[in-house]
Amino acid sequence: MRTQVAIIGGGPSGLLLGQLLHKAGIDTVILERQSRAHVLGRIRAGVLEAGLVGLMNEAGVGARLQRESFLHHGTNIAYPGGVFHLDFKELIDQHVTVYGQTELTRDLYEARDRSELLTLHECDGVTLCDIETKNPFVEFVQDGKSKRLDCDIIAGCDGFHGPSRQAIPKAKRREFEKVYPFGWLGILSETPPVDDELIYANSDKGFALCSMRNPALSRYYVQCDLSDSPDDWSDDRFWDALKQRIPKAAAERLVTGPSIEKSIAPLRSFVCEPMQWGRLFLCGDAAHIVPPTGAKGLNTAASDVHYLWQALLAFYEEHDETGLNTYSDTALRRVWKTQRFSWYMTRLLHHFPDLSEFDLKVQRAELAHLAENRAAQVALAQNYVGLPY
Ligand code: RFL
Ligand code: PHB
Repeated sequence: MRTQVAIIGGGPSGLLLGQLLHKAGIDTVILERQSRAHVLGRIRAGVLEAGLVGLMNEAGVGARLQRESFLHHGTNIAYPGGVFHLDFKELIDQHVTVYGQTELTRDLYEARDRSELLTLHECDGVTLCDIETKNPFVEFVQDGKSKRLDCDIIAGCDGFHGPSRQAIPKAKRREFEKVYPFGWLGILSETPPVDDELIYANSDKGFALCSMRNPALSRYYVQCDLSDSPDDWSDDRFWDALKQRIPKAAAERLVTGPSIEKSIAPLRSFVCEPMQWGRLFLCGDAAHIVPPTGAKGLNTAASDVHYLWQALLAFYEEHDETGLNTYSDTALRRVWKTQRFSWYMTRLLHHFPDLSEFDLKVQRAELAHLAENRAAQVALAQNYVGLPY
């Protein structure tokens, strides 16, 4: 089997890249370890930057997103001293779009099917070979048979645990990591959201987030211990914890109900440098992870896809390798800015077990400053809605 760009991983990065390349007549094959149902069963991101929405439109897959998503012109930040509204529209005349990663992924799979592009699911033992040459290839096993995919380029879009990053020689790779001493317990419930916009809450009892997917489907999170398991958290325990952490008015109008999904995500900041080796290019979670507090994971995956897509267009249409050679540096410049923002939001809003009384006072002062200071709000809003590509 041969293709131009072999894409490892059928998550949002791989699918979006595949669709953008298809529009330019560049052939791709996607190799995915899981079944499609498994990929579509994962509940993850919900807040999209304008850049990602633009890429979905560019790829010709934005129609349902345009119809069914919700524009948010601001967000609420609550803390023990009060609650303030960060008004994106008034501050910077921008917005974010609320649309689930699951739906976005489904739109991309359906577009890929319509174009009859090859996506191979349940591929085991994916191994990247000869990436330092102009003729790389990927070996894998599907339906018990060993297979080989030859290509010009490999796009490593296989998430944090995939094999692509590991294919960069260990001596040539640097990894930067910060692991946080807590996780997020998230639930999905078929109840109306507690507010029209998101509420991020720093409370004495720990962080909480009220989010949503649509007017009948809410997504809520509470900070939990890393040693907790979802089984430790009955729905009642979850709702009680949430009510204690969000503003009183919101707690009073919160509609509770049975959870239809409940999971715990550890929080981590991680960057691999470089994001390219030979003919291998990493995109999204394969190269970096952010704690979800700034809603930046999927959005940063999208900016990588944008840079790689542009570089591949120049490579195939003009035989110009400049974009490919500078891909890692270009992508990393934006990656580190979203790392900074995600780390800042995490530090601002969570209860850290090792926080001294001094640290706590500084955290509260930072929130009070944000509540009062327009310049600080503008900077926060600019980062939250998404820095330019
Ligand atoms: P993914 O989605 O992990 O997809 C990688 C794909 O690669 C496959 N794979 C392999 N395929 C072949 N062979 C192998 N050996 C393979 N190993 C793995 C996997 O099965 C998978 O299908 O990475 P991608 O495409 O880079 O997308 C990244 C995003 O999924 C991620 O950054 C976001 O979900 C992060 N995130 C959020 N991002 C936002 O921008 N806004 C948000 O509001 C937001 N909220 C979140 C989040 C992540 C969360 N969790 C669970 C970590 C909320 C949560 C709770
Ligand atoms: C979500 O809706 O899942 C969500 C929203 C905002 C975040 C993280 C997750 O910062």
